[in-house]
Amino acid sequence: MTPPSKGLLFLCLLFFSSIITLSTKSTHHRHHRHHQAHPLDPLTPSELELARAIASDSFPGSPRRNLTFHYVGLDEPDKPLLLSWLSAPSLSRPLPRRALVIARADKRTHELTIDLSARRVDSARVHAGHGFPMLTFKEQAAASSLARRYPPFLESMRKRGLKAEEVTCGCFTVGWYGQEARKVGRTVKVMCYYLDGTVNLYMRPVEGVTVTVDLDEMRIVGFVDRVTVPVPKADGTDYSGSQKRVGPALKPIGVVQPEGPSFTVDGHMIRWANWEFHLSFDVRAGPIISLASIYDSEKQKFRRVMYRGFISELFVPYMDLTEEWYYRTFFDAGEYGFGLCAMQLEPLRDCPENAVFMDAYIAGQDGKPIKMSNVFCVFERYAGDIMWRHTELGIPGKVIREVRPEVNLVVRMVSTVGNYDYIVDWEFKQSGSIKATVGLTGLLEVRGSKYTNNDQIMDEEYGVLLAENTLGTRHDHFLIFHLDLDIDGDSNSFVKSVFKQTPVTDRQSPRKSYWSVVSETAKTESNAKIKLGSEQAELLVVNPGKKTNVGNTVGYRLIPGSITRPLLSDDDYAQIRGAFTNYNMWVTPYNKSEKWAGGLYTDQSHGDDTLDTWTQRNRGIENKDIVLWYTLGFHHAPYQEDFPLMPTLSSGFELRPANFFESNPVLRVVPPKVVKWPNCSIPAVI
Ligand SMILES: *[C@@H]1O[C@H](CO)[C@@H](O)[C@H](O)[C@H]1NC(C)=O
Ligand SMILES: *[C@@H]1O[C@H](CO)[C@@H](O)[C@H](O)[C@H]1NC(C)=O
Ligand SMILES: [Cu+2]
Repeated sequence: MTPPSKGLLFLCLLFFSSIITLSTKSTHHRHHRHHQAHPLDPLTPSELELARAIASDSFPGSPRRNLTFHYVGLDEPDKPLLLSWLSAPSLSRPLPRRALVIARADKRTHELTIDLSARRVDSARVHAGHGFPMLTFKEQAAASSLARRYPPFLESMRKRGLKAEEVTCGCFTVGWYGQEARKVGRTVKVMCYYLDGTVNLYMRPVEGVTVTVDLDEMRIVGFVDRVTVPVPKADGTDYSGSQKRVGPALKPIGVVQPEGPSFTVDGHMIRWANWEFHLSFDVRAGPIISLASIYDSEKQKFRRVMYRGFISELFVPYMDLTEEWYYRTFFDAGEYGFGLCAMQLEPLRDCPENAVFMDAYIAGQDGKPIKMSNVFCVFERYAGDIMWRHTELGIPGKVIREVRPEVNLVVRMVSTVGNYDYIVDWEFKQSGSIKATVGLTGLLEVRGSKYTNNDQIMDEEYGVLLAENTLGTRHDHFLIFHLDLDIDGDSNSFVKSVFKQTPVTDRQSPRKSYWSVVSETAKTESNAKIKLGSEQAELLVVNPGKKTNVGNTVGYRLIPGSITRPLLSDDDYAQIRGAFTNYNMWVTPYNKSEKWAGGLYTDQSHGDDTLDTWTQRNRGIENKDIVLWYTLGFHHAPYQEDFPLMPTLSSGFELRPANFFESNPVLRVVPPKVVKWPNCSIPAVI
């Protein structure tokens, strides 16, 4: 999952250089439409440039030369201001555009908010607490190449009989294990891999050699060559296209929309069927869905569902205690940038032929804008599923058959954080559901070992032997979603509906039991911390001020796709930093600054700025503007099928209307017209 190795750097750098030349290629039906800027739009290239110029000017003298940009993104308008603007956008004056810049200069982290409209720094402070900002690609590349030119390192490679030019390295964040930050500095460990006959470097770790690099000084501060174990062989590791394919080929297949897609893209606003929402890109979070509203044909108006939804953090701790592995407890958003690692999506492979692609812009380490082509694709998913159906045979002399096919709208991004590929889909259904799915694929992180057969393993080796000399290390993936739901407005409550077995004791019925539902409204944050699986319950966000015609409270429920919980002890340093995984669900009152569940400065954080610490204030959450947080977890115990590259493993959640509509909102939905194929007849229905 994580370590961007040179593989990553290599890919990403390649990617960056290729976008300059390829930016116009390979985009199907791109919508060119004049649009009015939206206050939630990500920073444009000229705004990024302006933020860079204003930030640079605010650092007088020499440190300016060494100013590096680690985060540049939209500092979005305060929620009340934005909502009032949205109520009459054409009458209101445009909202001021602001940027948040996190930069390093003089070995210090500087946090600036910049008013781009007024062209001035609004606030500037030096971060005094623990933790460091996200790593840039450039410094990771520099640290890796330092290691590969270091004479003791080259000697270690020679000793192992490895050709230096086939060695490739990556940077691993070091976590925090109780030491004082001052002693450690802003360091990373550089670990290396061997190519020589494969592109699958991750299956060929050069185990036992660790180079420690201070990123601020960009110099090597530690070197250890501890153990020598065989580098796993290249055979059977390759996955690239040139490999021979086996098995029967499938016949041609595709999705055809002869009249084009049914959605429109207007700047960053996407409208499809009964939905509209804003899609933004953030270098840390990746996709941000905002202002998702659904049209209620009965009430003849759009109704608000989700103000903002995004992946706040990913925590990937490894369960290997050996010297080269114990610290591998990565935060893929806060340390590596989930958006920064977004890959250019490949038409017809990453996304179907009816997809529309969107680009994004980020600031490079020097603050200059960089275009990332095709980071999102948006498409209608028509996969042969049934939206609803019924066949009625109970009416004499008649057969009633009604079926509606399901067509959904998907927004996709793929983030390749070093070895792992995460496929993130936000899916909108006409029935009112929003589904988020995360697929894990790509390459495992494996440890080289002397073993060639399971029979030889007597000790704890923290993993599974997947191939000769190759141990697949056990680890977790925890993704936490920030879900600022605004169900029909922003005064919402969190309700737990507990399913209880109820005994029948009064002999009124031959039955001895049934189940009933007891609903509890959470008053404070501590009432809303939930470990799933301990009781059978449904979890809802409701608007206590809104009722249906028959008197039910309007709401949405979150249906979790995973109930995984951490298995580290509470006092484990990694768990203190990743404490947002302590519960599957949390609810907080809305607070613009509480975005990053693992803290704003995650690299080497001490766990003092997490969802867990925020909620210790135990604030009131009843009938307020609240944010729901859901932790999606995977315990990943590798199996041999995950070698040399793992088939996608998916999970997610569904937000589903719960007494939000008066009745089934898709009863009268108009199904898409059937595509007429030449020389082809639809099989007769018997
Ligand atoms: C800037 O970086 C260079 C090389 O990394 C270093 O030698 C120099 O001391 C740095 N200057 C400041 C002011 O930090
Ligand atoms: C918002 O959250 C931050 C971080 O938890 C906290 O310092 C601040 O006091 C909060 N603001 C309000 C208005 O509660
Ligand atoms: Cu995994």
